[in-house]
Amino acid sequence: MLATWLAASHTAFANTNIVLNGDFENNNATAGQSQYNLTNADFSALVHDTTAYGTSGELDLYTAGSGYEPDPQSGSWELRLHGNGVDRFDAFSLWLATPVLAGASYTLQFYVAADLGMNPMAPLSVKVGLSNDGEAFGTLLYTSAGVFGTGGLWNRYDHRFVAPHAASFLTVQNVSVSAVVDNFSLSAVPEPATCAMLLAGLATLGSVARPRAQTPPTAGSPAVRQWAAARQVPRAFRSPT
Ligand SMILES: [Ca+2]
Ligand SMILES: [Ca+2]
Repeated sequence: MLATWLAASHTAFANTNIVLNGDFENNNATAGQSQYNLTNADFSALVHDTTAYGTSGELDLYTAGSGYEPDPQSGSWELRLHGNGVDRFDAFSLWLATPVLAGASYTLQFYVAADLGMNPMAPLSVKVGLSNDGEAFGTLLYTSAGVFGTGGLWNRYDHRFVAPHAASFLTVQNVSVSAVVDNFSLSAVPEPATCAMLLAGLATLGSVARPRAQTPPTAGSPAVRQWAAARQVPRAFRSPT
């Protein structure tokens, strides 16, 4: 019962990330070898739980030490998106472990780095959306502020929102000529009613689980010897027979 409650409270309070591969670590690429200018089909096959669908098809999966971009914000891999900043963009969807529920509150978090190699002085940003189609952007949630050449530093973005509709995909597209991204996460915000219910459950469990005080029987009686034997009290501490 306690284990069940702890599991439930962990799920409710820990803000579990429902994006399956938002850090791009789950992929088929050879360790240490960056992958450049991937077509949508190649990217989708290489990086698990994603579907690329943009009009550019120049996605780069960079690993640490590439020399072109800052090292990944998390793990060994990061993603670079390309386009012309006008009508050609890279875009992809990230699959979710559980669908987003209409009307529920969520927190979105992700990182964008300035582009060291190609456009160090151009403002770089991405937009993030919710979709039920893995190959369509869907509804805009958030557009990150433009990042200028910042010496390769990662910029973290946090956005809390109420889902306008149910969705099975988080979608990402560059809105500038390029952008380096990593570590997308999406977590449900616990509802106040859920918190109250769990706290009430904790209070109930506390009263049930609290051990009863154990009072030894009257010293010297047969019962005290039985009590001492049951608890393996050394003979020297038992009352004399
Ligand atoms: Ca990563
Ligand atoms: Ca590229």
